[in-house]
Amino acid sequence: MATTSIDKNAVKSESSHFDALVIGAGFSGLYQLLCLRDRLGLSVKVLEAGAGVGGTWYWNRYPGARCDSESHSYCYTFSEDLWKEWEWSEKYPGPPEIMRYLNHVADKFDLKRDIRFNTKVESAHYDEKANVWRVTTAIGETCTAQFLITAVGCLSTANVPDIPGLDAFQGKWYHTGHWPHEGVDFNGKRVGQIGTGSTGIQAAPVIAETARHLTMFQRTANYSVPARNGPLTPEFSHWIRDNKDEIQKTMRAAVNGHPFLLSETLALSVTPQEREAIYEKAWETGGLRFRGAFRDLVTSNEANATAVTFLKRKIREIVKDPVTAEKLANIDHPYAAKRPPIDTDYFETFNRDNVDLVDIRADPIECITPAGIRTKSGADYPLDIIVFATGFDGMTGSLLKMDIRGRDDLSLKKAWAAGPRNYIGLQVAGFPNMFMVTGPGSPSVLCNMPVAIEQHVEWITDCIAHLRNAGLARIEPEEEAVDSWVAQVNAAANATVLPQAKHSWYLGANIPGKPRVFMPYAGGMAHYRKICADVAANNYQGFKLSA
Ligand code: NA7
Repeated sequence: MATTSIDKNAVKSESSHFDALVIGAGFSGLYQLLCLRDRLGLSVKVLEAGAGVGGTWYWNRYPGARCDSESHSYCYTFSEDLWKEWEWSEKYPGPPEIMRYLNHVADKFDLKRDIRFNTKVESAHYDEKANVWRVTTAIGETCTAQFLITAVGCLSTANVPDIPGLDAFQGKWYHTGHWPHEGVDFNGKRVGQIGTGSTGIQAAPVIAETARHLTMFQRTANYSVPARNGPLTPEFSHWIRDNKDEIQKTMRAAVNGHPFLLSETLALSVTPQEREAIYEKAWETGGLRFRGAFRDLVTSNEANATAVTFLKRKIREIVKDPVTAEKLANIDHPYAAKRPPIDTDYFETFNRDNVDLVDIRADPIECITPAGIRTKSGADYPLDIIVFATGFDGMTGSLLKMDIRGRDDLSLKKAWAAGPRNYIGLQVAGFPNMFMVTGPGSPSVLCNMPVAIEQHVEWITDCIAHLRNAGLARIEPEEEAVDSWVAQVNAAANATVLPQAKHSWYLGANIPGKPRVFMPYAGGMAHYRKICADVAANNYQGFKLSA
């Protein structure tokens, strides 16, 4: 397909020109490639830093890693054939199975031939005259494209805290987001783990099984609900295979894109006994379904407080040592205000003889010594291995790590100095023809990711098709539309308890110096889908389209 309004002379000296460049070969990048190449007939190249497909699953191979969406909802729905031929083995698959799935998708649709692996993007600069994005890789190659799609994932830039002394540590250290593919042998080792988010809560029980000793360094105590993982029964697998439409309909109607709806009941509309019974049942069911026990758990502080009481009591019931139980239950934020972890035996792990908990809010880490970790009180914890389960520079980190410049050399860093400003989470003013898949300003991390990804990728594909059919060459949002969307993102967050967790990565609070802005759109996936569809139906209202 011919490109419109491109100064070919300006790009002919480049090593390669494409209609579209996609950065990242995870769930988003793979589907974006398929849509643009096979449905629109565009020339497309995907640039991927890893040696294979998989995105977040390629890097996050730490012990205990599992998806926290149910497997039958953590997959693509665009192909009936793919849906029917793939059978998940477990309710919450781990990286090997998800990687098998994504490789299967890539092979089935012959995607790998258009992916350049081991290719890290350093910069992407928009050339207004030529109307192209000029993308440079770490080894200095350059390619150009009319459209640039960032499919870089929300949790790809590891946050290794700047703790003095790490360089001189004589043991080994690892961040969970860059886990060695050959694995780590904890046998007989004294392990220190920093971080008790979703990742740390998954990793600790598995590390404790083989380590000589595990010391958990907890800064913020966290809620967790049992995942209740297990193999899928043949009956359930058959039901999945035959009910794609129904499952997809539910996911599209659900606030968070999961294959279940929130209860219609309000937490305080029932008696304490009834409430207790509903929570008990939700606890037994386990997983993120717990959050759906009542309709208003994330919109009412009073409702949320009932869940808090229940969940803290569970911790005290499970953990035998009352001092440890108290540290674990000393949680300072509403339930689900931070991403709610789900676990397999997390709290039970603290009943093991080889596991200790250190409250580093009470006694912060002072430094890492050659032999281990030292806290402010002077206590020394000798260690052979330190595991950083310390999360990511979420949502914006991977975008800002690249030198992205739009019109008039405006850098994305500068445009987002006060936080990620964009229009419906898809485009940034001053950055024509650049689209973000599940970036800030969209439901993304508050949603079951494949659902959010399919919606974004299909919207972007339709938008590009529209431009080309109409003989248009550029699209970018109007400033006023951006202002209005930023206000809507803030209003949606403030209608929930989510911004109350002041240390949440949703707010960028885990990264020193990062602006504190609630980044994802908390108005619900179903509502957001309608907003995006209406924008497109109204001739891309809020966007400037030009030849
Ligand atoms: P999270 O949820 O950001 O958790 C990181 C954990 O690491 C959390 O307990 C942090 O404490 C702790 N942390 C971060 N920096 C430090 C320092 N400097 N010192 C001590 N402790 C620290 O990341 P995860 O990888 O667990 O999960 C990310 C997402 O992946 C998750 O939401 C799912 O969507 C999947 P804090 O709470 O900041 O006090």
